[in-house]
Amino acid sequence: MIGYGFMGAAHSQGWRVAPKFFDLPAEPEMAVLVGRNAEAAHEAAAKWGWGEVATDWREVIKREDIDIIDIVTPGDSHAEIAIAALEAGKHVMCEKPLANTVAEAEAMRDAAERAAANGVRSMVGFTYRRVPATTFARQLVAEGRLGEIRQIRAAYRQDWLMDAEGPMTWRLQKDRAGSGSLGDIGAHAVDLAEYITGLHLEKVSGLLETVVKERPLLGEGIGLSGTASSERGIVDVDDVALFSGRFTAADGAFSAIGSFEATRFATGRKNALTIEVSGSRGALAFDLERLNELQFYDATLPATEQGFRTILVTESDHPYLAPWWPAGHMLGYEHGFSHQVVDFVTAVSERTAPSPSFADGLHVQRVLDAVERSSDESGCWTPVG
Ligand code: SOE
Repeated sequence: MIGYGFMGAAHSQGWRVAPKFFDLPAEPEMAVLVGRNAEAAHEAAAKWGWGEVATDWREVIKREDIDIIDIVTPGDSHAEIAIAALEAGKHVMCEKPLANTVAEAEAMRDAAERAAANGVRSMVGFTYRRVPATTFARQLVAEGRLGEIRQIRAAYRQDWLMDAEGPMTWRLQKDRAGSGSLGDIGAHAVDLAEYITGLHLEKVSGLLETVVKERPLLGEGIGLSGTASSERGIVDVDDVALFSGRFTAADGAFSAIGSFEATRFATGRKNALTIEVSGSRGALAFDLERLNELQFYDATLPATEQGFRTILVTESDHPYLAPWWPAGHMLGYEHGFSHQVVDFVTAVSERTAPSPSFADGLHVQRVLDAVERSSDESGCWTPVG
């Protein structure tokens, strides 16, 4: 595993726990944690159960005893590491968004397709596809329970930047993160909307806004938990992204309209990835802050019996649930990372292509890029007066 921030913790938990509950076709070994700061990396490796520590990823991808590279670094290093690892014959799992630019994502897709010809697998880490309720939602849509999909509303709302004096982090710097809310959390909303409906975004129109233009630079500490210093820096990424989209079905026919929001300024919303899908025969609604539940509306019932009902997605027949607990005992945010390990290790062992692929990650990157280009055009604003 290369990196050891918040996603390092989440992925470590997934690698450690998945084999204990799922019958995997191969036993993953948590061999090496890679971090530039040897002392901090050793501390993380001891805490999360990695066998050893390295400070140079280039050395690790050459090792014969390493089969998988799990990339959990900020987006500015995804392309270099993933392409080198794939060319070294290592299977690669890469955190989202795939890259910081479309050009990088295209190079990663190309490297992934070359490597796949030699049986080397790759996947991008959109873990919210692996919450049981979202896969169950996808099944309901695929079975036709919602009929023709007409409209999709997706939002990812957080509020950790509400304090204007909150310090600068790598997520607020374009050269590190590629974009702000748009790529960090908007990417999840885009991927999940397409995963649940099976539709693809063809056109978007949107706007990006930086609410707080400068912040205190980080003192010591990393990631989301750093402390402020006296210096200040410019925030060069979006804090809020709002955009609309036109979806098409696989045959290219126009299919649905969508609206998207990604923000870190939604006071009181801590990690609220919500999606509502409206169809001709029914509707569904999901909220990550209530991730064991799926709201389902069956429009084919008699009008006197209609209404959104809460499905508790914890039955053993629901996706991913069987190896865990009896109905009603609930799963958490962390279980998606175990499910991600299960799907990746199974695909690698069975020599099938893991999903979502780098090509899927490239598509999301193209959506993000289109929103940025759309928001740059002055024409999108029409004065009301
Ligand atoms: C911060 O916005 C963050 O950690 C994102 O980087 C993750 O992708 C998201 O799942 C939770 O919030």
